[in-house]
Amino acid sequence: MKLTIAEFKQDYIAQIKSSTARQINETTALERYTALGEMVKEYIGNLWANTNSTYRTEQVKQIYYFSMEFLTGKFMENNLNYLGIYEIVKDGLRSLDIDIDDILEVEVDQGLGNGGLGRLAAGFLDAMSSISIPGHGCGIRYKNGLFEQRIIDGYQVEFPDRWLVNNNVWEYKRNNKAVIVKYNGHVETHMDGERLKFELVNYDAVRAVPYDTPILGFENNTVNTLRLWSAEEIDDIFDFENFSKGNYLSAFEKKHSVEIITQILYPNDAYDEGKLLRLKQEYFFVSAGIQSIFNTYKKMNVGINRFAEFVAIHINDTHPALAIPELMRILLDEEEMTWEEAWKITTQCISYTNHTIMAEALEKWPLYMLRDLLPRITMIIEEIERRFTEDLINVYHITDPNHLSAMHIIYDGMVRMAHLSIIGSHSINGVAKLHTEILKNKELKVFYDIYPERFNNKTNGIMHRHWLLNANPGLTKLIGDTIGDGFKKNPRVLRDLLKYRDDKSFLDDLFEIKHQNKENLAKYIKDKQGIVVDPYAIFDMQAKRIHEYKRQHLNILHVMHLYRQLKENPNLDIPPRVFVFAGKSAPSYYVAKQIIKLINTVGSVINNDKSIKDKLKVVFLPNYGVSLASHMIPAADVSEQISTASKEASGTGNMKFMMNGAVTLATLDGANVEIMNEVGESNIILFGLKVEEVYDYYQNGHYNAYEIYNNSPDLKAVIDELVNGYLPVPKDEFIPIADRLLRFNDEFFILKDFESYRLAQERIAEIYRDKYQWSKMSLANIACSGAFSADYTIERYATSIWNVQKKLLDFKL
Ligand code: KOT
Repeated sequence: MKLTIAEFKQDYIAQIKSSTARQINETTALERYTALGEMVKEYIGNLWANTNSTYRTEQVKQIYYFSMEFLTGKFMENNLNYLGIYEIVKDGLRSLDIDIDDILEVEVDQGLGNGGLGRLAAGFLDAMSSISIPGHGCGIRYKNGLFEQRIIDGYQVEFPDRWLVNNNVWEYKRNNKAVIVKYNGHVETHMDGERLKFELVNYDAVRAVPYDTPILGFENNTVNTLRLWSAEEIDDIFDFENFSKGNYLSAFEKKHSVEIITQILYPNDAYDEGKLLRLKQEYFFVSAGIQSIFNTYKKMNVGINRFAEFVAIHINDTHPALAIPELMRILLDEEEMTWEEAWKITTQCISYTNHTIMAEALEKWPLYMLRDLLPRITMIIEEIERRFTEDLINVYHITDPNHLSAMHIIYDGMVRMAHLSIIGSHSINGVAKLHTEILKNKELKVFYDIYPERFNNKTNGIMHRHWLLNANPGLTKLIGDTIGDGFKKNPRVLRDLLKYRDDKSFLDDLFEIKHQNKENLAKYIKDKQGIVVDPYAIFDMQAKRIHEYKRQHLNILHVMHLYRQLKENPNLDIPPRVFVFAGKSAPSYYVAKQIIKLINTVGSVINNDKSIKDKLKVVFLPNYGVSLASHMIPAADVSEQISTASKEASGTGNMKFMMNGAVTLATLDGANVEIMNEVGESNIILFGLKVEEVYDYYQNGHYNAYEIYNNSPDLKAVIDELVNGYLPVPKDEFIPIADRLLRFNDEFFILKDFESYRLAQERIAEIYRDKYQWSKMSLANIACSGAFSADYTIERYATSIWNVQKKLLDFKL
């Protein structure tokens, strides 16, 4: 948009006065931030109104992305950049004696997600807007986002994330768009002429109120909507009768029992806890979202039969899978369609992404629980199941009872949400090529056999503009000065950087930028943790949720091994290294929490040991989230992507590190395989078991952890140190970890992969000695990372799953 510094200053001073009733020099950083937010929101508002009215009047097909999680992080910097006014605002503020960074700093992360899945959803919204796809998000406005992690005495301790305390400038509450969600009760049937009608009676009603946040596209006038639902009591008042009788607490009971639905985000990543409240959450936003889609659709006046021509609904994992029976319910019970018509529309509208094959993450609900909470929805699921089984037998001629059991939606008293999602949609996609192959050939093979045309791959992508423009301004400037700014809209042009592979002065610049980022992070580590790290050391990072399959313990065991070597030979000639860890554990995941304690305990010993001459440091940075990631990732030399092959569906942190010039240390898992194909084998460090070997071990049962332990003295030494070593903890502290590795036979092959990991780390140390060789590898990674932009991922979803067209918008601000 067009804005001069003078115009900005005038608007801003006026805004400050009207929103704070103070002179500018008397305001706090928060007030300055809020005033700027209000202004930016107004600029965006014009574009937003234009986008919405164009979609409506031109009757374009729209896609609704349903997700339990949207991990959007901060908005201000991005919005300023996307409007093209960041520099103007920065300069305008400076002339008022205000540092823009102080303002950006006070914004709190919108952390309504656990990790990759939620961040992906946020990135997809950004990409849809930025490539002009009419697409919106639908989710839950949790009052508390993912908990704040603090480390106390080496342990993770969780604190509530009250992200709304200072109000959220970006959202609009839309009372007039509220809808009712119905739970419990029972279904009565009666004949209405020829038609059997179903009616839910004696239900509990909850009011779902939407809060809309504008999602701005990059310099293209598009503003889509993220609609998050909040639960309120129907009249949003307490029970007067009880209150006037003096029963003050019970007067608020009902209100609380309703509001609790959107109170917290479940803090589990890739794990299904199976709680009733979670089921309530899932139905809550799905029902509200679909009702509101109908309300919008009806305004277009094109007839209900054409619904699938104008609406696509995507479910991010199975968490919103109730969208299938809910859409059926509305089409059957309210629109009075036949089952066949309703089913056709439903399957045409819905598409599903699978994000994990971990058995413990697959959602299953007890049938009785579902029937109690959602009686009509359960009837519909049972009918879907009945017709599906009929098809299996009559159309696909499957009669073997084991084969049938493997495919049922309802089995053993449980409702399998993945099966419902596959049966009720026209597209099922995995999130990286390898993952999709595993779905087709192994985990979901029985379904692939009958529905081959439904399965497809959509490799994940990241918000490349965030990870470059916001997180790494130094690198962004160097890229812009070298190959121009085209990469912002078309990140594949980053490949033009490959021309500079042998240009020493360019490699020097690249090295210098990385070094500056490392200096900044070193200062942050010193300020926050009191640990001094050498910015010339190799910064080796593992930042992601803590999980056994992600194998942070493989990493720390190797650190313990390096420490042993240094203790034996303090003059060992190795480049100094800083191992940085960050990530949250699910609060109830005991072993993962012990891994955090282990990292911190090992760190406390190593960091205080003068004898190793600062050659090794271990840092655990608490409260990993979008903001911390934006600080850390630009400073990484090595990106640890070391999951057990087959377990990490894709990974997206791997792509962010790569884009910022880190070299990946990887197993051939998830999107690491595609990263290897983009950069070439000489620019990635590989190690470890392959998928087939992992499956072989699981199937033939020949894995023997004790045998490996007894035959590898280096490995035995560090595992022994877990239980009777130098660590300043009670002797039994880490027995649970050691037990998983030995007594329970090492489900994730830490022992088997240890030696090859150690050798890979040795290769890294070797290569790092040669500054130019390293910088060349780093450059190759940056140059080849453009393929992993979410813009391209969304392009592929739009054409091959959703069948939605771009809508270019013209508007002069
Ligand atoms: C499952 C249940 C609850 C919450 C989260 C999950 C979940 C998260 N399942 N898979 N993921 C991750 O999704 C990312 C985005 O596709 C992948 O990159 C990552 O490999 C998955 O573990």
